[in-house]
Amino acid sequence: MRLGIIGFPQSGKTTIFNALTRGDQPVTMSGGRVEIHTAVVDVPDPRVDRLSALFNPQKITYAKVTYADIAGLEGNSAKKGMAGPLINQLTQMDGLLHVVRCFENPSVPHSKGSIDPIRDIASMDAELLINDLIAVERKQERLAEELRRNVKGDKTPIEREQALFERLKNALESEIPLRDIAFNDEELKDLSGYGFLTLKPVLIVLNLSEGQELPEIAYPHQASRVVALQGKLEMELAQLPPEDAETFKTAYGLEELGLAKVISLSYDLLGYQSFFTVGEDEVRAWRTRRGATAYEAAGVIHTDLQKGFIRAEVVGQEDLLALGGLNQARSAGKLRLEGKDYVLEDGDIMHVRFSL
Ligand SMILES: Nc1nc2c(ncn2[C@@H]2O[C@H](COP(=O)(O)OP(=O)(O)OP(=O)(O)O)[C@@H](O)[C@H]2O)c(=O)[nH]1
Ligand SMILES: [Mg+2]
Repeated sequence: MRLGIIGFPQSGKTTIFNALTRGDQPVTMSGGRVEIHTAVVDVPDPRVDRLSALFNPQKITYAKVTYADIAGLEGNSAKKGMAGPLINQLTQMDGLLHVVRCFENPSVPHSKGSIDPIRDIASMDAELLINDLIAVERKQERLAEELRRNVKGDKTPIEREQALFERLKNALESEIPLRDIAFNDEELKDLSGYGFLTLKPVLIVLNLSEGQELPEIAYPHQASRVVALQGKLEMELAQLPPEDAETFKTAYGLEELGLAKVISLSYDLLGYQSFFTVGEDEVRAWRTRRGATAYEAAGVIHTDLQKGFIRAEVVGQEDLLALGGLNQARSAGKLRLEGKDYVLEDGDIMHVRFSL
């Protein structure tokens, strides 16, 4: 799972990247240059901690997420579109994290001269829209050319694609992001290779100063969420040793670190959930899409488990913790045998029986 952190210059992207990854990238002006830092971090998950306390495993493995701090979006590519390397990076992301500046800081001037989160959200959306529109129009030209050259062959598949891309163009021209359009599964599959930016789920991160009041922001779009963080404070907390961070969290009245909040929101936004494998050797979190079957989930662990799938032994996380172990769960009838089509619930513990 790769999340791209985007935002206008000096909005706090690197600050929030550091907070999320406990990193220490310098927060210096990237000055509009295309500049990308990435880091892979563990998804904090109290369920993993609780299971680990029960099994005391040799190894504990959390789910992973990759963050990319992507500088270089200036909001003035309206006519020509973004630079190639920038689009290249953005199209590879599973979701976008749009950092919106709300903090006042006279020593850090805003490139547009004033602090206005609603304006910035709208201009970023416009920026992403225009790039998708350019990509769609290019594709339409190619399709028209294919149709011209295809004198004898079957024209239907090309015409079907043309109809789809016409729909995309109409939406984008009406300033509707593609994630607001209802596509069927087949269309989504056709579109998946293009990496359209407005089709990606987006988490808007309002970057507040310490103690700043939350601005009222409505963002009524599909696959979108808004979350507020005190970026600078979060970064400073993330850079402290964990014991000290606890003390400060209490002092500032922060219940949950922004890190955990952002990650769980993005997990949710991207339609993912976790299941776990447990044992004395390893307690491990795995990521699947919501609604995944036991068969699909087996394939996430290993292709052999999927190929040789016989049955899955499944127990809910609460049951396992309450009963105190797999044997106890089995005696209590809570360890169920499920087939290939069983739909996993978030937090299930699964053991796959297989034979090759
Ligand atoms: N007061 C305050 N200052 C902040 C906050 N977040 C970032 N800053 C300051 O704003 C400046 C820019 O922060 P960065 O995190 O480098 O912003 P950026 O979006 O990565 O900037 P570019 O990469 O140059 O586009 C730095 O001087 C930060 O210390 C915040 O929440 N409050
Ligand atoms: Mg930066």
